Amino acid sequence: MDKSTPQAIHLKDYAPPPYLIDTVDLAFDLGEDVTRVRSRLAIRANPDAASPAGALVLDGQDMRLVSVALDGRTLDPSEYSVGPESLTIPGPPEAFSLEVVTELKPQENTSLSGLYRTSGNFCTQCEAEGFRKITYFLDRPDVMARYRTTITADALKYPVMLSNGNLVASSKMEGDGRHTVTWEDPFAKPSYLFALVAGVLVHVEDSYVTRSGRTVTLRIYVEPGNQDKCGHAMASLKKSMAWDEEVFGLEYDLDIFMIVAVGDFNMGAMENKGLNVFNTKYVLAKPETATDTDFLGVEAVVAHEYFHNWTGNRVTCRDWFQLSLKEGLTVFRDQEFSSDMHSRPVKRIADVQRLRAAQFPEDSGPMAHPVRPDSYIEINNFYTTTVYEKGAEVVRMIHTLLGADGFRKGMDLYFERHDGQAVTCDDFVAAMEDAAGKDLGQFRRWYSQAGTPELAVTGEYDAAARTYRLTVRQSCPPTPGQPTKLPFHIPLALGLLDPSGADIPLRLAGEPGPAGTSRVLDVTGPEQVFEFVDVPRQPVPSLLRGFSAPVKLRAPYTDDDLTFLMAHDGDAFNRWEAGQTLATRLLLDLVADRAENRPLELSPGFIDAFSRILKDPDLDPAFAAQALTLPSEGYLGQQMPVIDVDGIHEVRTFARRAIAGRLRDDLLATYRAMGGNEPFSIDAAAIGRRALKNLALGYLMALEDAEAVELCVGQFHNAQAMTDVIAALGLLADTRLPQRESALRRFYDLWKDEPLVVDKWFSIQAMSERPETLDEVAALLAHPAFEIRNPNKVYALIGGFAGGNPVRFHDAGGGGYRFLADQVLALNRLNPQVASRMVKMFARWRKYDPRRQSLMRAELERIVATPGLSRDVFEIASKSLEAS
Ligand code: B3K
Ligand code: ZN
Repeated sequence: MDKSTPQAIHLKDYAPPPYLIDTVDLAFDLGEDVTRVRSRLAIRANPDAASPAGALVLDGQDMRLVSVALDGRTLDPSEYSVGPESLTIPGPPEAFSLEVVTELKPQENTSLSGLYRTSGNFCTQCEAEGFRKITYFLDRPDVMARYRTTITADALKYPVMLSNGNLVASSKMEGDGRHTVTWEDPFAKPSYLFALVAGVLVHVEDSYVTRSGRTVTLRIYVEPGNQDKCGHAMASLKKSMAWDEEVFGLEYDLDIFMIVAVGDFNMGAMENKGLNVFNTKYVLAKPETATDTDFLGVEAVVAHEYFHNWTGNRVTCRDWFQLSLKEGLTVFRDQEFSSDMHSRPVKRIADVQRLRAAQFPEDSGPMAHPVRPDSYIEINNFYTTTVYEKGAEVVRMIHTLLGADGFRKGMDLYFERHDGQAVTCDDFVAAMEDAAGKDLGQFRRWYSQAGTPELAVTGEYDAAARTYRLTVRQSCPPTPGQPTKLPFHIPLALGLLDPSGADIPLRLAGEPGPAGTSRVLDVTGPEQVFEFVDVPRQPVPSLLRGFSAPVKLRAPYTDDDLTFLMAHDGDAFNRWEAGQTLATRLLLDLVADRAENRPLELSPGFIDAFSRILKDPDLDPAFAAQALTLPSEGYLGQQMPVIDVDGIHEVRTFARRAIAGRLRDDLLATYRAMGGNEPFSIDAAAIGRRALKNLALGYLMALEDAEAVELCVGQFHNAQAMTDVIAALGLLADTRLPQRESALRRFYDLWKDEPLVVDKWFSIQAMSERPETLDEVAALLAHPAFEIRNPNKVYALIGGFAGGNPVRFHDAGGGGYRFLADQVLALNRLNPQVASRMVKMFARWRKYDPRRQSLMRAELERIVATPGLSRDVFEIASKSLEAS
């Protein structure tokens, strides 16, 4: 905790490290009370440093320094100085060895960063700056060293002791009941990829033979009793390994790959070299306990962390401003992997929904920052959806501009040039440019300019000349610190539909003949005109196919155009998009009607379009489920200058009832058709059928008639798969039915010993639209299964309420706001990273009406005025309050 006002760190101040560390030899003596760490470093002055090396300043915090020795000689305390976050040795030799001994108390570490305890085991998390809580070090990613790690601990309490690389030595129990192991990682790595795990763990094992014929041992370590939930993670790992070889020619490089699942973890998982540490949420899955969303999450996160081995570990980031170098690229890779494993359009829709739900608001709020930020106060606050998801969109645009082959050549060149190095986003773009021979100069602005660009497109058909002129204008709203923007290079993928719904062959003026029916236009100027020739009839343009750029599209479509595109667009993403655009328009009109006390009525044409989707036997059920889902309350709110929380909730509820009322029989038929009794399977088709079935049940429950309730209660009691149980329970939780309480009780009784399932129980209650939800959530804080030190519990209950229940969190009384601020302050002391994630829910306070604004602002002011605020919370809360 900082007493003074925390200071920002700037990209423009980057300088290479004055010293390099070639090898790190660590010895951990793990104890119940004190853990002792002996670190031996081979250090030398950096020949590429800007200025003479001077004093050696090592990072370190929250430890007790025991001793320092230089080239074997123990230093007198007068020969070094220790600050709250550093150890300084003035004027060391050009090259030397340094031995530092520190003592830690991992059992008191509630931040879950550095070395900490979880379920009695030891575990580390070093990204971004946790290694400095273990030992004094140059804790920055451009210092890459080879690590050797020895661990000694009680053999009964910690039978399993793991670190990065290969096991090179182990000694049996000594007379004192302790044992020792030594691990060696042959690959140089930054300190943030260091990991250690020790405790009572069991593992499931498999193996994988790489393309070049090496056998790799694969192990997933879990707490005893969870072995039966590792199959999906293991299968996902093997698929990821095969996919990376096939698509990018990248093989795994050690003899063993380990995953450890722990219950207390701040985020999803961590890609430590050879020893990934995972939140149990992204490992443990079996049909009885995990939903389809969980299964897909496990697959995607296992893949993501595995892919980091090349994009992140072998080639890492020079500094933390370059975080998207590894994260944006690795998210892109995991998205592509999941697309190949399942349905590409369905995956694309889910990814775009996520981008719009989280990244677009971030990009237009007080925390807006470029994909490569210019400054930060606390780097852990920048593991954002902008760095991750928008970063992935930026990589995807490069892929679109270069084509799959060009992109692959760029990746090959990137690894050829930079394997073993710590590099920048610019290095990545340069490799892409050089390999494909395409100028990405202007494109680089995607890394430096924040904000979501807007693309306004209009079309003009000239029947006599048979030409169709598209005028494209781009603009980008100001963001903090960036009042004006230069034009972006935007790949605009499009097609033109003729009146029958078929794609017209595309020929731009000046081209010798038509080529293809889908094109990527290079939009680079503030305003550009593209003229298509040989266009026989007035077309309907299908714009931004596949969401080819992370922008907001404005096009003057009529309702009929949208209905037409919904039915005919050859691009599945745009078929979905047309429906969403139409639904958004209609629902916002209804919100306005409600505000003006006009009667609400949902357009019959829209309901007919829904009916056609529902009855189309050729449609992929997964796609149909997405197409039949109305835009979320959050998304609708984003489209309004002042978010009308209650109006949106009421109108969306009204629309769901209107659709259900009109299409009741079709919904029932769909429910029954998708319900089949086939054995559980996790393939895309089965997931799609469950999604459509539960969507139908959701609409039917909007009517809450006897038949719907019976189906819902029956499904809750009889379903085998958690997906179906949770769908039913979530619907019951919104009602005042007598079955609600008994279902919630029964669910808890059944699953009280499965923490991940209990999390679902918390979040379902937190997201209930009933007016008493806040009181119930507050009461649940005292439930024996709730534990504020466990991030998953916080995300489920507090996060579920503040982030997943707009109508209750934003209750005009302000109780929700007070509740969240209280929790932020409680968490601030225990776990700043989790606290900071929670305080972000206030960031968009300026989007609400004056009354809610002042209530939220008061809570933010209360937080900022609290003494002992962590850098994490201070940065978010204070930036949220800054003038917009
Ligand atoms: N690299 C980690 C995230 C670390 C977050 C540190 N606060 C997981 C991932 O993106 O794969
Ligand atoms: Zn990552």
